[in-house]
Amino acid sequence: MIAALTGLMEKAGELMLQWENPQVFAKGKHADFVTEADVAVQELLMEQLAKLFPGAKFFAEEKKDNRLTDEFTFIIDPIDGTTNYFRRRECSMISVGAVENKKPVFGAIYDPYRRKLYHAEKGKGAWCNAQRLRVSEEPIERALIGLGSSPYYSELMELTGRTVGALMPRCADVRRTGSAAMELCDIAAGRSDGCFEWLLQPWDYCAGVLLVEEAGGRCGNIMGGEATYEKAIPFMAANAMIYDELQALLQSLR
Ligand code: LIP
Repeated sequence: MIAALTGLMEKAGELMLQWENPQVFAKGKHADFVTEADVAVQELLMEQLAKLFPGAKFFAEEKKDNRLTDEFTFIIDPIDGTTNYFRRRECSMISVGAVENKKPVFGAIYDPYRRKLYHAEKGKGAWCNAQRLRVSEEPIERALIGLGSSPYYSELMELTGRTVGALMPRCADVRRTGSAAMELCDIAAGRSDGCFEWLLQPWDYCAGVLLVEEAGGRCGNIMGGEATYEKAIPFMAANAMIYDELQALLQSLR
């Protein structure tokens, strides 16, 4: 599957990087923006994927009527890290996941700034270009934990702040990239060891979940169970060493 998609992901990356100063639009919630590039990249991906995979369904960030069925469905974030993108922070990823019977079967995350394609197919390992990925084995006291700040949800800001306060004495440090997809690539590559976000959309994590799991890590709902894809959930991911410990800490704060 990745052979069919590599060219398209690179083309979408070239399109994304065409804008110096893209038009930015407020979507309504606090700090929730979309640019003309998000829309253009999503249109390209959906148009080309429909040709490559006739009958495939789509569930995407800038699409209005998202409804997930058991059918083979692409779950797309055209530019994950939109604010980073229009602020030219060079930390935004194109994220294309695919689910069947609502379970991940494929994931591809492209970093157009570094020309790195992270990809995984169920049972076939996790890769960055041609390099195999493995999560770390760092214990929690040496762990770098990715902070998803859920900036769109003002009702979660106090909880997020308390979470950082509770984490800092227990781990080495936190990191905030501004892209959930980047957090998950970092975990799969062993560059960090866990991440959380008290409310995250399926398009932010769908591709990254399979990448982390195929690299030997774990992902799921902070409150218990596997990640699901119909709507936003409290999301976490970590290496296999610290997942349960991190989940218990997070649950104690709710
Ligand atoms: C972003 C995520 C980030 C989260 C933001 C936003 P977007 O995705 O990658 O982790 O904190 O709220 O959801 O909206 O830029 O595609």
